Amino acid sequence: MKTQVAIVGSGPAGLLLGALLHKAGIDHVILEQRSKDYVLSRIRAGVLEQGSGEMLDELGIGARMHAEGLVHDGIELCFRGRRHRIDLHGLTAAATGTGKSVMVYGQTEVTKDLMEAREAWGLTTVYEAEDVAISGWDATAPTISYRKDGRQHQLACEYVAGCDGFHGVSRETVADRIRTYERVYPFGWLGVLSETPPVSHELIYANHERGFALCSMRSPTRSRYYVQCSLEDKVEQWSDQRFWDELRSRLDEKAADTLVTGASIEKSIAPLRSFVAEPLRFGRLFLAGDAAHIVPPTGAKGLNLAVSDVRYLSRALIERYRTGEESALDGYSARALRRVWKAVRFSWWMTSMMHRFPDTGEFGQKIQESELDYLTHSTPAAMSLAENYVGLPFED
Ligand code: RFL
Ligand code: PHB
Repeated sequence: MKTQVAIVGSGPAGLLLGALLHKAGIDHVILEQRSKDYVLSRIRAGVLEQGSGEMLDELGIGARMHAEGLVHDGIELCFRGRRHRIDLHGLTAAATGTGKSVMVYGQTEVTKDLMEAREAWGLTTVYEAEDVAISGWDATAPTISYRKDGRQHQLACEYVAGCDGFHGVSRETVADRIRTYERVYPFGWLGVLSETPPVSHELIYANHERGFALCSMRSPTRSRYYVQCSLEDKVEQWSDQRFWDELRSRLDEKAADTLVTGASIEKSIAPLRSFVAEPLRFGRLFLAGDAAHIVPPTGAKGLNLAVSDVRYLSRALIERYRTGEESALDGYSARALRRVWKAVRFSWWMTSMMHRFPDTGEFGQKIQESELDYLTHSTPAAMSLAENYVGLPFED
């Protein structure tokens, strides 16, 4: 098989890049190691920056997002037992002249919409492609080998986009040339999905002495909640009852009283980490999304960074095929990383402010509460949070 761009991974980064290249008439193939059903069963991100939603619109696949997604003009910060609203729309309007919001629309739904569009457009995705190996990326003719249904295959291409997430093969392929920056946090998030109405119309980020909690949602009847937990914890140690009791204990009185509980549909623990690999280009191999960087979920930035990387990468590839020049591709890494590092900083800051850290004690708690107090009473401070939360502007 032969194509112009081989994309490894059919998460949001790979699927979106495929859609953008297709719209520009560039031929590509996606290789995914898992089955389609497995990819669709992963429960992950929930918040789309306005710019990410606009990308789906540009591709002509935003209809279901507008029909079913929930536009949020604000978020709530809860500390010392009280909730304070951050008016995302009003603050960004005051800061930049254009009010912005975010959209609560699950990553699973974005993935589904992109997969359905691929099928309608007749594009090729090879699912259950095992032992993907990339060679020739440092020359002019890369080749990808993989196994499918017990048979060995080769995909010849001109460029490779490594969109295969944190545990993928792409970054591994260039491991000896990469510089990495990492911070591992001493706690995880225990997440629960339940068929219950959300406790609040807006997301609640709660700082509490017992640890962080987040109340999010997927629809008016489906909630997504998280509590900070120990890295040693196992999901089996958390009965539904224990989870609900713990969540309730970390919320303000009104939220605790109105919280509707029910059986969990999904329960999982995720560790928290900040990680950046530099650069993002190695000859004809490009890294994008979680393959290149990880942020803790506190700022809701991971999926949105995957979107901004492939926005830059697709534009550079389109330029290359239009002009034959590689200068835009040369600029991809530095351009994408500028936005990545700002989101890494924001996610680290939100994480530092909201979680209980084992080594900072009561002093750390007081500093966090003081920062939250400042944020919720200073318009310039709140503006900075709002501007970052809705998503910083793209460079072009
Ligand atoms: P993905 O989604 O991991 O997709 C990578 C794909 O590559 C495949 N793959 C391979 N394919 C072929 N050969 C190989 N050797 C391969 N190895 C792997 C995988 O099967 C997979 O299909 O990466 P991508 O596309 O870069 O997308 C990144 C996002 O998934 C991620 O950043 C977000 O989910 C992070 N995240 C959040 N992001 C947000 O923007 N807003 C949020 O509210 C948000 N909440 C979250 C999150 C992540 C969480 N977890 C579970 C880590 C909440 C949580 C709890
Ligand atoms: C989610 O709904 O899964 C979610 C929302 C906001 C975050 C992280 C996750 O910051």
